[in-house]
Amino acid sequence: MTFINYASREINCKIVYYGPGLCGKTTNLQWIYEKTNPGSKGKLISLATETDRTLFFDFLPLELGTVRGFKTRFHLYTVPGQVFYDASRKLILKGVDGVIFVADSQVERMDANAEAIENLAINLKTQGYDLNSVPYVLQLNKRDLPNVAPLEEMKRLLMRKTEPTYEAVASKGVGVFETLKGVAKLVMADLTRTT
Ligand SMILES: Nc1nc2c(ncn2[C@@H]2O[C@H](COP(=O)(O)OP(=O)(O)OP(=O)(O)O)[C@@H](O)[C@H]2O)c(=O)[nH]1
Ligand SMILES: [Mg+2]
Repeated sequence: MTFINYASREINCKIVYYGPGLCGKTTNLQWIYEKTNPGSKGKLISLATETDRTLFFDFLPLELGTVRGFKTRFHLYTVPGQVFYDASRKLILKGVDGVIFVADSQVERMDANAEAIENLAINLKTQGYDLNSVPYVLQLNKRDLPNVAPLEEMKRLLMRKTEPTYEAVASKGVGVFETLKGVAKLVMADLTRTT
């Protein structure tokens, strides 16, 4: 549910990074934070455990310029990937405008990826959304590791529709902005269609 304020000419969009534990969601946000100039970003807020696992969420507000005279703000969130934080994941999906699913390319994480996408579909539904229609992109992360599954196999296993997919090495910034731009484009297209 995009928030458009006609009085102040602002558009606010909520983007959620979803995916299994340790797939690299927080790393995506950290890269974006480090590489964005100070005037365009707010504080990166992370609520994490002592071992840097996301406890509730990370949050980063970004200003992405002006679209047809409206100042456009993207609010980026990550969910905690660990299975037992499901209540938090549900809550964070409230009011979402676009979803990035971050998959871990390591062979041994394929079951966890599939399970997390299923969990995303279910949690979206409880919030009144449908994975089939929500702006959605798939990031295949950790492509630098030696034990990765072939791209085609991952796409066969994880793609839900004709969503754009991006290869990434989030820890080196590879594919991070491409993925964000991909979902931003879908969100803006959705906005023009529905308003
Ligand atoms: N080799 C490699 N390591 C990565 C990559 N992306 C992230 N990592 C590492 O993977 C670990 C977990 O990354 P996080 O970003 O904390 O994972 P997360 O998805 O936020 O995990 P939760 O908060 O528990 O859900 C960190 O040590 C990262 O540095 C990548 O592309 N390649
Ligand atoms: Mg995290």
